[in-house]
Amino acid sequence: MALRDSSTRLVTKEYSIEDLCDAAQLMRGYNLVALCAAGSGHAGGTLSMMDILAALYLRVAEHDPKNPAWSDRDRIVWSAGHKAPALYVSLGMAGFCPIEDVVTLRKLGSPFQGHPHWLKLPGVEISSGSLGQGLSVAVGMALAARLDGKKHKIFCLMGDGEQQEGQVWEAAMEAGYYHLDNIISIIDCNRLQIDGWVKDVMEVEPLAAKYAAFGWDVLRIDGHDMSQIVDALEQARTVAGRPVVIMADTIKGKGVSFMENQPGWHGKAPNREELTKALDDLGIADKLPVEKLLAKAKSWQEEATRNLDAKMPRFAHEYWWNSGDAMKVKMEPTRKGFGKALAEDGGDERVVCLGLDISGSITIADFYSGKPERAKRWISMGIAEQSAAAAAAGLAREGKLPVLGSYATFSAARNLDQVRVSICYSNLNVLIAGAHAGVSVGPDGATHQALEDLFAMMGLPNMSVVVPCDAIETRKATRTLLLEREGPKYIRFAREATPIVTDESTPFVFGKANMIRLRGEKPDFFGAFETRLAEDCADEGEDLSIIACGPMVPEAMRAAWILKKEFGYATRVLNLHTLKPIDAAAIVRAARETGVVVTAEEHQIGALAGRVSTILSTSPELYSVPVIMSAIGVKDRFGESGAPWELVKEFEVSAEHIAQKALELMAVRRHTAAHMAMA
Ligand SMILES: Cc1ncc(C[n+]2csc(CCOP(=O)(O)OP(=O)(O)O)c2C)c(N)n1
Repeated sequence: MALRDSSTRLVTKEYSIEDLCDAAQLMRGYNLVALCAAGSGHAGGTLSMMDILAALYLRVAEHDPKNPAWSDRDRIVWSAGHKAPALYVSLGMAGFCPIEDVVTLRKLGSPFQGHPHWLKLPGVEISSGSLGQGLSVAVGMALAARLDGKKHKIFCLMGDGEQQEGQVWEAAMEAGYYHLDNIISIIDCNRLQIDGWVKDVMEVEPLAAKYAAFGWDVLRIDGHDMSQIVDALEQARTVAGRPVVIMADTIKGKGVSFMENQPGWHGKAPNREELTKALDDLGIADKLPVEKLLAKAKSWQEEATRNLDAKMPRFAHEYWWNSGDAMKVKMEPTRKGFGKALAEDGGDERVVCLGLDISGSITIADFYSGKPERAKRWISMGIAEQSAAAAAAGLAREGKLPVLGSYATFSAARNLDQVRVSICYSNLNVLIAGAHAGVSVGPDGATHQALEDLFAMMGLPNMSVVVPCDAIETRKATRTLLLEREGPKYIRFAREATPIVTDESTPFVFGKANMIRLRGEKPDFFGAFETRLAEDCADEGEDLSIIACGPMVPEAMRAAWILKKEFGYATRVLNLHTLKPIDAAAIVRAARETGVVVTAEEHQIGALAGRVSTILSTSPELYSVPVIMSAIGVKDRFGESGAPWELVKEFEVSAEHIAQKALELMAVRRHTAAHMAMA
């Protein structure tokens, strides 16, 4: 068993147990340098896997780095996609790609995405990042191999927290039922997940008995003992008639003193100082060209920044956030408003919050932190978005006010049918938080960037949908939805800090748009605008309207500033925080009174633009009114890794793009008017 030349089938390189131990330490080092250069990523779970990976990629798996598509190669499926840097250094060490290149991890345009994308990097077998799907993919590959009479193995790498996903057990049942002895699953049992110890979040043990009951062979090993690892992997290859699972007991953060067994190091990258200490701990400080690697990362970043800036629309002045002396804004993540509202309003005994193992960063943990009397109303469900959605329906059916949240892509997509049938069809009082939505979640990349959730949530009968524009509005919206609005409700907010463009006195009325107008440049951006309920505002004969929701509201306001300062145009900005039920009257008025409408959403174009254009085309008041409309949003592509504000530029959802689009429409109106005058 080993790395092979696929044409001659000869072994190209052999690794002794000692070589593998050394390789694993080096891989840990490259992994940490890449994380440090990226400034984000998962340290703990990549370090715990590394000994297993050295054994698998360098000695046990049959594959050929020079021919990654070799049809007889063993497949290695990464169900635990968040451990992507460990995959990349494994590929680098085996020779699939230069290992130094991994240092461009998570940067814009890099093949080393925050979560693996097989279409960007040879050697990656499948795109992943949404936990719990890999074993099903492995089942499919194993069945295909059987149909094709192939002898290769399919390895599947999972975490122990990941075992909480119900889909894992559907796949385990299938593999057992079909006697898929070409599957070898490896579980990194480091006993930690994001919210803490697996046994406290949602116990998965006794894992061995569970897999055995589904017809699997089970091996349990010390995942840091190289001889045991190699023996187990080689033994697993020989098992006939049953799939094999290797449960590897490991230490999260293995090899780095201050990371070992620390939950805080799950999704964190070392800074430069911590990197030096970590490499010392690993005993490889002098074995890696650290400065050269970091310089490589820096130059990749500089080029990405240059390319991006070259693509941006240009104006006479600079308008980017806080780039000048005037029009300054305070930035705060919108998610903070969600946590604040839960802390303030969670005293109502009917409120119960469901944890999905991402409780700190989405701020749902603020519900109970410092409030022991609420502990019994905090229900940790583990990584189980589908069951949690249906359980929330059950709680609501019994009179509770359940709240559940995760990355929007997991809380409002992974579990879509449960939301549809158990919550919406039953019309139950469940509040779903779609956190870390849109591209602003940045370096995590496509799998974690919800760009489609609004289509689904808005398409569901009975569902209320709110996309607040800043942290203050998020707090108001959360309170309204939680305590005042009946039925299923979805609130969507972002991870990154975004401008504060409202204050306590700014109106927030569920279902009613706000109208925002620039009143003149001021030292502070917020003070430069007047915001009122749209229905309370008279027409001021503005030249155009920008209709926006969520983090695109501040961008729309900035676009209004550009359009006024450089071109003299007056803009009516509508903050359409409630997308469902939508304020059709405000939209119709904007179209009738200004004649030019640009919609702005940080989502695939259509959730907002489609609703607005339907209203415009079906409102009898507008049948005889010419309206020129266009849309800003993501243009039918998946997200990418990159810094949050880089992605706002890359996906063309900045104020500059809105202003450019508005200018195009204004030119169309001028030409049309000139044409009509000549006719
Ligand atoms: C479906 C889904 N839900 C939530 C997440 C967010 N998430 C990423 S890693 C992780 C914890 C994984 O724990 P475990 O499987 O034990 O991995 P390890 O601790 O080894 O990193 C979670 C909840 C995700 N990626 N996919």
